[in-house]
Amino acid sequence: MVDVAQALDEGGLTNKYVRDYVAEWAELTGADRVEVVSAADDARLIAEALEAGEIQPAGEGLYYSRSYFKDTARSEERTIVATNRPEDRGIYNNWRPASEMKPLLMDKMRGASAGKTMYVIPYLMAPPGSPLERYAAGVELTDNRSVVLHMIRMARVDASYINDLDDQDSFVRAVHVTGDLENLGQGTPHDQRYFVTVADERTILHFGSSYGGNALLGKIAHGLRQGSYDGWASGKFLVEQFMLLGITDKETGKKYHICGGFPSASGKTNLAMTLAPDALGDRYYVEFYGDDIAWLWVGDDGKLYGMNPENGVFGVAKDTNADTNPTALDSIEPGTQALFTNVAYNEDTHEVWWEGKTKNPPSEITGWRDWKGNLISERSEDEADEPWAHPNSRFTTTLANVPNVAKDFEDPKGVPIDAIIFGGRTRDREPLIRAITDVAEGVYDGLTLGAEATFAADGLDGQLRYDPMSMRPFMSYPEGAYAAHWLKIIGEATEKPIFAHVNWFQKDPEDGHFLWPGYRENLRPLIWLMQLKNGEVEGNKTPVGIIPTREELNLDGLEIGEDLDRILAIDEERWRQEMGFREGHLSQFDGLPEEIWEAHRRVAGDLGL
Ligand code: GTP
Ligand code: SPV
Ligand code: MN
Repeated sequence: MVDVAQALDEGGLTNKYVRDYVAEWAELTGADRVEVVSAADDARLIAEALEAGEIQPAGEGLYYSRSYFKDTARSEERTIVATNRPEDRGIYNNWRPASEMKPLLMDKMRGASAGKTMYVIPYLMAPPGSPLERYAAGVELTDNRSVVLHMIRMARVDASYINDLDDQDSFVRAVHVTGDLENLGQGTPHDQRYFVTVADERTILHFGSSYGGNALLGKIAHGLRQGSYDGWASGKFLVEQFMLLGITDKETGKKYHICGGFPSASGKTNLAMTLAPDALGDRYYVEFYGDDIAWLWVGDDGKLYGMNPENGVFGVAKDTNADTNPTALDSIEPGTQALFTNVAYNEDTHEVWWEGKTKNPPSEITGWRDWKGNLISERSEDEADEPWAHPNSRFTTTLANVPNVAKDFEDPKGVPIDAIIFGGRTRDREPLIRAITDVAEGVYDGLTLGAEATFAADGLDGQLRYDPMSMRPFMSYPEGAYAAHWLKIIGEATEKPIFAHVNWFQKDPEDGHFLWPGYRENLRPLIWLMQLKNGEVEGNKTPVGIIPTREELNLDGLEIGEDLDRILAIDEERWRQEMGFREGHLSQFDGLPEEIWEAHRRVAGDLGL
């Protein structure tokens, strides 16, 4: 038997409720050792992980890890929200009764950490002092050291965040047990994995994966699923898969904050990071606040505020290069203590590579291994065209490493929100940008976000589907209530944000090229949106929103011909067809507020339906 009390004493963990929780799970999982960690332990844990071969060196102060090849993305099927209230069942949350899931997970986890250390990770998903701090504390227990290294980068980790909490519901219990990855039947009818958030008990039980979204419980399971449930249950805040950025117009001195949701692997990290300071002749300064999660609330002054609860970036590696996202490359420079997962790795030179890092893969292939660990030099002819890196391979770095991180990124006050945007990979129909000034229509637009799913979830790449507000994989409560909660929170704000739908991914149906250059150029439509909000431009009114004229968009230094005309146009016939699909989509949701249906009928009417 482990002496849990002694381990907790050594780790400075004094909170009685947390101590009881750790003791209970140490016994159930059968871990051999218990160790409390904090961010200050990072260097020692890195050294231990290198020594154990769990990570490899990837340059000075950079590290490489490979997860099991069947464990490289989130699994939506295996992800479940459980509660004690059948009325919490929604369309997307895979609801199950808590009374069924808790015993099942306890069975899976019983004895499953034998021989391993159980790490105790006390964390905070908020800048300290945030008005939402009481929803942000948690304690992840994991038997995986690589998960600890990731959590230290992605969250604020220290016992001081939880020691003074004074009741047993004031922290999220988040238990992660890796399991025997080689024998879990991933993706088969005998799949053993379960990723369960018991939302009304603020308990997260994840079994059977060491991949980020399944294993870093502070991030997706607490930061999104539990957070959004708490935000709804308390009636106080919204929790969304949103990026958050600030744009300062140096000429006028005005600063704007824009947040918004794009489905997984659809451009949030790139948008928040890559709109570099020199963009558009140095007139604008763009600051990074967050790239994956935003918590939004109405402050005492009546304004809508937003904050990023995370402390790091878990970014898609693919296509990250000096042209597309130089800021991201700076954030993973030698010395940043960044981690790379499931990219290609050269065991001789300790370099890493992924598709799109350079135009072609390294010509000297000696020493290179692909994301599965196989030598590139031993590939058969059939395998020659397979990617070296997994499409969902990622880099992990802290916010402080991001060159354009906002000076006030840790200010607990948060930032006032001027605009909320939605977007995704939509190959046709959706123009570059369409602005929406009515709140109900903006919420309706988020709820009807349709885009291609990506490799960030297993087995879904390329599938066209609705992904409301980009929350489909993270939705924890019913969609009708979700819409009502949105209308309530935004309704309480005295200054309403402007909404917009953006699309960087419209393609030429003939040759498949992207009609818009994307990446750093995405600042241009956002500037237009702010000008529209200020009444400096008018745009063209269409049934689905206001679209910029070619003249209104700042096109300095950009060569774009008729492709731009195509993405500034509305194909009304195609939109009329879309309205029928939307009707079917929204009809699934019980209790959808009448304002949302009214918005739908207004748009349909304007399209002549
Ligand atoms: P998650 O972390 O999974 O939630 O994803 P994300 O929304 O932060 O996606 P990210 O910005 O990491 O982008 C995912 C992929 O989309 C990367 O391969 C990018 O290179 C690509 N991408 C991002 N922005 C653009 C763009 O403006 N145009 C094009 N063509 N590709 C883009
Ligand atoms: C996503 O899949 O949307 C991510 C990465 O942001 S993960 O943390 O794996 O969920
Ligand atoms: Mn995400």
